[in-house]
Amino acid sequence: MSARFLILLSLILTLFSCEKKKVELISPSIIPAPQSLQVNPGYFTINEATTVSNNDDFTASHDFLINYLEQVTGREWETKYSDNNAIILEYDAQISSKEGYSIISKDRNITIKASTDAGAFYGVQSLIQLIPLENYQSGVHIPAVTIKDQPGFAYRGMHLDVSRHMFDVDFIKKYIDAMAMLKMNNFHWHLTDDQGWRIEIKKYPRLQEVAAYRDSTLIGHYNDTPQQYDGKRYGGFYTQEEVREVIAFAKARHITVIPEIELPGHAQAAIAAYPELGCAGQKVNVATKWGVFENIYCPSEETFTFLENVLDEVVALFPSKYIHIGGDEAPKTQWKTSAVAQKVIQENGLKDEHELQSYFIQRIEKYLNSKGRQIIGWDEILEGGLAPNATVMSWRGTKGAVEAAKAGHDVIMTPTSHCYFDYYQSENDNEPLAIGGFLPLEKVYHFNPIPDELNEEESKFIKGVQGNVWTEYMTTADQVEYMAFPRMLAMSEVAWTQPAHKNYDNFINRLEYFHQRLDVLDINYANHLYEVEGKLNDQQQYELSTKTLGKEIRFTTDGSVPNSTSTLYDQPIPFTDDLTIKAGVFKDEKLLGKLFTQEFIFHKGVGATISINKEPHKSYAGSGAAGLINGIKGSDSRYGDSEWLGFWGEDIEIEIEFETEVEVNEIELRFYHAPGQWIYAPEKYYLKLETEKGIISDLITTPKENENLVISNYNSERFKGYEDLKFSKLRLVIPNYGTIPDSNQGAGNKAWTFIDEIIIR
Ligand code: TNX
Repeated sequence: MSARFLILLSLILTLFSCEKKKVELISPSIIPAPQSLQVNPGYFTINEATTVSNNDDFTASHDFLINYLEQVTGREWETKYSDNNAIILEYDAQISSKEGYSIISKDRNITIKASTDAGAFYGVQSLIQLIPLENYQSGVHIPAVTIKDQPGFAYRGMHLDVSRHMFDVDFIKKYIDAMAMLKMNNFHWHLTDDQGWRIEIKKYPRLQEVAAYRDSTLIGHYNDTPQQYDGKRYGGFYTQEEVREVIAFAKARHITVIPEIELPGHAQAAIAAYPELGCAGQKVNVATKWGVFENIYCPSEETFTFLENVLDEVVALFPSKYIHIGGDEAPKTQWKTSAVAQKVIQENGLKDEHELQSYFIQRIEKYLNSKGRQIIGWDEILEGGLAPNATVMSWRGTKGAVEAAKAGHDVIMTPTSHCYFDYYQSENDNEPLAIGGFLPLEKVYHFNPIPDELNEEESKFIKGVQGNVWTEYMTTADQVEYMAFPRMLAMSEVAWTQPAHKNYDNFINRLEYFHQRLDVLDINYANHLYEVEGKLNDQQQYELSTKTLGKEIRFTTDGSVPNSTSTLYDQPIPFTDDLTIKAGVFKDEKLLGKLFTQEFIFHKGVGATISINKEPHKSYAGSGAAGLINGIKGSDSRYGDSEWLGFWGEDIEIEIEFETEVEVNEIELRFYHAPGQWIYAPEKYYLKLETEKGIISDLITTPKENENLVISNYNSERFKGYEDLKFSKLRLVIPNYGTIPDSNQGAGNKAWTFIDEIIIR
């Protein structure tokens, strides 16, 4: 072989290997995860000549795909019948799930198969997520894969409250677009409430002139004292033209828009416009603060005529089979004293106001059924007997879901514990103001929509899940995005992916990659991926971790701010004295997320044995009873974190047994108190201390403050006379607050007790 030839050969080989190396394939990171995905050797290249082949008229899917490709590649795309260098949409009768699809990508083409346009559409959404986000000009490579996919639940929803705050049509479309990307198919549009009526109803112009605007809005938190207002007029409404535009936009993405017209409660805005709709016979204003209001529709013939006329226009606009009629939080105070309401009760042989609520809902249901529609209502529609064909949206836990499913009604799961995206998502103190609660991404992700109490047959009535975005504390579209993302991504996986294919760590890695996609879409998501998480292990050591791969944790224990030279975390940190850990997640010497701080109080209860006579509610089980004496206080503003224990309506008894007898000088108890969230510190509790000489018992009343937290201090003053005694056991008897009094949020329901660290000094 001549030297020249060898040189030429090596040159060719080098070029060839360079060419090969340039192809960096993304590892598929589809959200929601498909039921099966196999990566094969090779790839397909989208280049200047690639075309789309719409073999079976999957119109919406085809148009969506072409539109997307034209946007990202900046060129026109041709649709022609071809199987070479083409993306093919093809009918496949074998795919029995009507929203299912398959994708096979290989060097010659990519084929998406489905038996409906909806299935093909979801195939297109997955394909889009296989396309890398950069370098469209020079041609992009799509890994060779085989995907077979279909949804776990038929109803995959997101809700948006536009009454408390309103968002323009462009934003509504952006929200719907994001839902479509995540294969969600129902947009629940909460259009009316006490604080504003947002849909144009031509027959009732005062809904636009009066009900759509409020004179002022609460600023800060509802629990702040005193409450403050901005004094500015706020409001607006969607014209019927705009509503049609939104519905068409959603339809092109296989999303049904379900309107919600609240009744009989949450109706103050409508009553402000037409006072005769109320029972009190007096003028009221559109509400300026949040909560539950006494002004509900009076069950008069006039009201029913009004509602029927409103619903006529709603039905004419919305093709949705379901109309949401609310039904939640309707205080019965005004009905109790209203002659009109009492007459309806009498004439219809109803037992009480609860049956009147049921009568109200059933009349509306009949009307909508006569128009060929079905109702959905919040779980209060179970009160006083369920309307015959109604679908129940279970939000106050899962009890309503169980009752409805057992009675053969369809159910959509939206319990506050896992589906309320208005709750805080991080324990970090510098989170923007939210309503309260704590619903981190991981908790959303692990939601199992099928309640344990249901057998297989009954479970079939659970049609799906929905994330709710109530906007009392979201004044801008940016803020809505911050609260909805990434929790909406986790919810999409709850709704779509079969439990067997769900994996949180894997989801987190896909999410980290997905951030780039959200950036491209200009979505203001919350990023809590680079936060440190901490957990006390059984050996009283504190373990730090972070969710994503390839990062380091560095920490300090001297109060200083950690930096890239601080101690590298590589083993659990012992907790044998008061301690403050500050830590951060680092990559390439740069701090990525927010700093993490954890304080530990090494008090006398730490290491003792604790038992509680009741299990905490399973949605608020914190870190179990042991968490009450682990030296870590629950957050002052997030009652659902890993420390607080929640009990619903139950009296509890706690017993702490010390390993050796201890002197006790002070006991501090912490109760959460947030009436807006149905959480009440107990009025009183009993403390008993056991010594070898007998029992010291005391009744303690808790000071009530209008704050998140009620701290009750059993201090040294009260130990006067017992100083030299040693105690072996401490017992606390904590009665539940009882039923939530009238005119409070959740009135008539049982109150929650939330308790955390019992600090013994
Ligand atoms: C309860 S969920 C409500 C809403 C509030 C929400 C705040 C439901 C049916 N009613 O009116 O906006 O809590 O989390």
